[in-house]
Amino acid sequence: MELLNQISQNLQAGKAKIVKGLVQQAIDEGIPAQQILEEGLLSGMSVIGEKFKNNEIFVPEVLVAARAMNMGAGLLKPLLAQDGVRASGKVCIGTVKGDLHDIGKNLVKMMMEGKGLEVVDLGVDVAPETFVKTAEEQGCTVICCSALLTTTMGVMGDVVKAAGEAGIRGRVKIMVGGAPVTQAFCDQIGADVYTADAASAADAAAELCRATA
Ligand code: B1M
Repeated sequence: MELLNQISQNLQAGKAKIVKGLVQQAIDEGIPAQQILEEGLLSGMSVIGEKFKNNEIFVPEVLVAARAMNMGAGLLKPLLAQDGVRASGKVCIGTVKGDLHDIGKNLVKMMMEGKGLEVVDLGVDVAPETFVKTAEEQGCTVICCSALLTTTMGVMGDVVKAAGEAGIRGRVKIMVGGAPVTQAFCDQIGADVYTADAASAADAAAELCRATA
C-alpha cells in the first residue's frame, strides 16, 4: 500500500514529523493499527537495521530513524490498546544491564499494555537485582528481559539466578526476548518463556498472568 510505503521511506530518512503525519493519515483512512505498525514502521526499521549492519549508515542515522519510529508508534499505542482484551496482571520490563537498545522493548511494552496488562517499565541498562526487587516490591507476575547484544544476553541468566536466590521463582515467571535470543538460549539459562516478537510476547505474558490469577 502506497501510504504504508511512504511511512517506511520517511522513517528511513528520519523525517519524524512527516512520519507522524502519515501515521495519522493512515489511522484516519481506517488502516488497522497493527498493519500500520508492521508494514509501515517496522518494515522501515528493518531496512535501517540491514543498512546499519552493512555499514551503509551509522549511529546518527539510526537514532533519527528510531525517533521517527517512536513518534509514529506513539499515535498507534492507544489504538493497539483498544484492540486488546483486558487481562488482570502486572509485569515489569527492561533492557538488561549494559544494553541501551529500547525500541523493541518499548514495542513489547506497548503490545502488553494493549492486552490490558499493567507494565512497570524499568528502562534500559537494568541490573538483575533491580528486576527482582521490582517484581518483589510491586507484585509482578512476570519479569520481562530484552537484550539486543550477544555481549549482554548472558545477563538474562543472572536475572534467573537472582530470582532463584531471592526465592521468588515459584510465583514469578521470567520471559526473555530480543534479536540474538533463541528458545535454546532460554532453555539453557532456565528462563520460562521465549518469544520472537512483541505480539507473541504480549500473548504469552497475558497467558502467564491468567494462569497465575
Ligand atoms: Co545497535 N546493534 N548497537 N544500536 N542496533 C544492533 C543490535 C546490531 C545487530 C547491529 C549490527 O551490527 N548488525 C549490533 C549487535 C551485534 C551483536 O551483538 N551480535 C549492534 C551493536 C553492535 C551496537 C553497538 C555496540 C554499536 C557501537 O557502538 N559500536 C551499540 C551498543 C550500545 C549499547 O547498547 N550498549 C549500539 C547502539 C545502537 C543505537 C544507540 C545507535 C541504536 C539504539 C537506539 C535505541 O534503541 N533507542 C541501535 C540500533 C537501532 C540497532 C539496530 C539497527 C536496530 C535495533 C532495533 O531497534 N530493531 C540493530 C540492528 C538490527 O536489529 N538489525 C542493532 C527494531 C526492533 C523493533 O527490533 O529490538 O529486535 P528488536 O525487537 C523485536 C524482537 O527482538 C522482539 O520484539 C521486537 C518487535 O517484534 N523483542 C522481544 C525484543 N525484546 C523482547 C522481549 C521479549 C520478547 C520479544 O520478551 C521479554
